[in-house]
Amino acid sequence: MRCRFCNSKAVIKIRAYNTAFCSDHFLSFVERRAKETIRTFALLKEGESVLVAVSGGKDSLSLWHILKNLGYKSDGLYIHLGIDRYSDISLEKAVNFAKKIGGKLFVVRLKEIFEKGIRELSHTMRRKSCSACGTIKRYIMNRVALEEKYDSLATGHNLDDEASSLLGNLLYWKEPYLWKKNIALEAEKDRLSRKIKPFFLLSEREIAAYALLNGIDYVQDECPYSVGAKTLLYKEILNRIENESPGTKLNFVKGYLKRVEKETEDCKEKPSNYCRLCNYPSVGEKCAFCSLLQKINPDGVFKYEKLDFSL
Ligand code: Q46
Ligand code: ZN
Ligand code: ZN
Repeated sequence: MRCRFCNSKAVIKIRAYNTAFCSDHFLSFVERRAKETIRTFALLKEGESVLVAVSGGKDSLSLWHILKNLGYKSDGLYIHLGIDRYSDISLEKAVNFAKKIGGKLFVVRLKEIFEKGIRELSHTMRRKSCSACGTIKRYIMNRVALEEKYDSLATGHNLDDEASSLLGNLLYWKEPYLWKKNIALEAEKDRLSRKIKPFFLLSEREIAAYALLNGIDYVQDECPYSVGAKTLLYKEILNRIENESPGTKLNFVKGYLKRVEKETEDCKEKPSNYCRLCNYPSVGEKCAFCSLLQKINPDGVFKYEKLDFSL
């Protein structure tokens, strides 16, 4: 197996593109793909600032790494979910990475706001851990990005994440969610930060190899609450299909991107109102985050720490 560009020994074969690369050419392939995605979908303009939601995992740290390399003013946001060892190790990886690339890292700790971790919070919300976690994380990411005045908020969702969530939404015909997975979600002044997913068209395997070849030290363990999650089952099934028919995942997700613009025009659903406590979008008169805070820790306030390792 030889590199498509320099004919030296290849370290990775990408069946979806029927090609192989040496280490250097693979790294530039990934960076080029991310750059093309940013340009094609107008995710970021030159000089814009971006807050990257980092979990300490390979996707988000690689994304921060690439955005820095591409010259964007990018900083990180880490949310400590209070999952004992897992959260502590992930935070350590995020902090070490921020030091290495010389960026700012905002750290939000659920226990400092609620005095409880995600497990207990999900019980109070009577929701599964991941569903409660998603709601709380979305709120925090939006609020920090707005308060710190970043042009966009970026997450490390990759092709496998998007394909599996698309499959899940289709299997159960979850139409209200189906068309909300776009690669960019537009901002609403002072209420909603613009959200972008520059890794939308890069696979988990490609990003894992990118992180490894770049020496990015990321948390290897999965979140303990992800065990048994349906998304993992969907990923496994999609990988089996991909194995038989390389390129299927990419086609699936690209087909979605072609349709999503038209569909969202037809069914634009704005939140009916804004939370009377924090002023951010909400379905009811109080948002889920503020309701939870009032219920669990009425004296608690939204706060975060800012670690600045800029060079
Ligand atoms: S962190 Fe949170 Fe994930 Fe853990 S509790 Fe579930 S949603 S699995 S990305
Ligand atoms: Zn090469
Ligand atoms: Zn609120």
